[in-house]
Amino acid sequence: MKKAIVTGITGQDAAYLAKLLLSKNYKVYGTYKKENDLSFWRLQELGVEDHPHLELLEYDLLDLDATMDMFKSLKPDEVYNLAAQSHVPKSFEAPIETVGATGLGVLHILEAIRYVDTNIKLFQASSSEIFGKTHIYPQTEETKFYPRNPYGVSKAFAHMMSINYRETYGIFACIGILYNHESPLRGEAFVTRKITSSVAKIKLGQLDVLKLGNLDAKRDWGYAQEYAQAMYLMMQEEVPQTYILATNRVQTVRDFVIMAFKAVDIELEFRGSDENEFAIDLKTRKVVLEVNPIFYRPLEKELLIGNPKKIQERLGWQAKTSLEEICKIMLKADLERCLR
Ligand code: G4F
Repeated sequence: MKKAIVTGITGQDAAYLAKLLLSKNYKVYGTYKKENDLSFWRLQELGVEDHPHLELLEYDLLDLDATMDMFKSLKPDEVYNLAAQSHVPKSFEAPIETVGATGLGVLHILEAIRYVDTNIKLFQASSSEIFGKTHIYPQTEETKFYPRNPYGVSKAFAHMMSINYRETYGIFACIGILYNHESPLRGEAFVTRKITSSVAKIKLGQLDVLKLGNLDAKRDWGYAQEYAQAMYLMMQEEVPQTYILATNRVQTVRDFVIMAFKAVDIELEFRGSDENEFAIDLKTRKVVLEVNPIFYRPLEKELLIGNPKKIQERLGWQAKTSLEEICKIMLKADLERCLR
């Protein structure tokens, strides 16, 4: 039985990945950091929380000794590093915490692999945020980095460190440059889930108005479950690679808002502009959406869209689910949650 450590097990991607690895008969060690709001609801929703081959371990990836001890005792074949402080606005508020969890953490893992066993394979979750202020569209694995927030800077550090250990010590460190990827397991701090959970509440009369920031922000949004499959495929290769994981589609927050309201039979009419923009429900004439500048981001003008050609050609991986389908899946789950 192969053994995998998945860091950040309380997160969206780790939940899907854990389920996938368990279905492939892995023993999975899911690690989490002790926090006040600790919850395993994602593993519960996927029905794997009590799986006999899943063990949950408290672990702080900023503790190098703990990392070494864990690798020595568990002897993993594969480590998937999905732990991070992944919320971009929070990275401006808490840059030091972000650099620790998102940047330095991977160096501890790489050091532990170097000292304990260089045969342990690592998947490092990198991010489109490393490209930040780019003028190349779509971005490829060769596009120059210019991160524009502490989260992106931390991911760029982790990315380059992984390549450095790959080249210097021959460690199998593969890297997925992940663009936005959504699902019903997405946290509500992220825009798609904020929209679907609010729209579900508005439909059921539990909320009046959805308040958002920049409606014209563009993103390359894929389906998280498919991205977890790509991570697994990358780890089965002989030689570690870096791949863009993206859809090569670009849509706006406004597109997603329209899709979400449409999925519950609410047609919108937008009025006003910029920070005074709002939208009404055409049937009831009630305001259901308002722009609020408190959700605007500093330094957000660039377009991040990824070219997944390399992974498509080498591993046959392709993002398949349209954003409309993703939105419907998320809304269905949120409507069910509201009715529970
Ligand atoms: O959903 P978001 O918060 O995701 P963001 O910042 O693009 O980051 C996500 O994707 C990255 C790439 O994969 C990851 F590296 C990162 O960890 C995270 O998973 O925001 C998406 C867009 C932004 O342009 C933001 O300005 O939505 C816009 N937006 C508009 N109103 C809002 C809101 N975002 C949030 N979170 N909340 C709003 O009210």
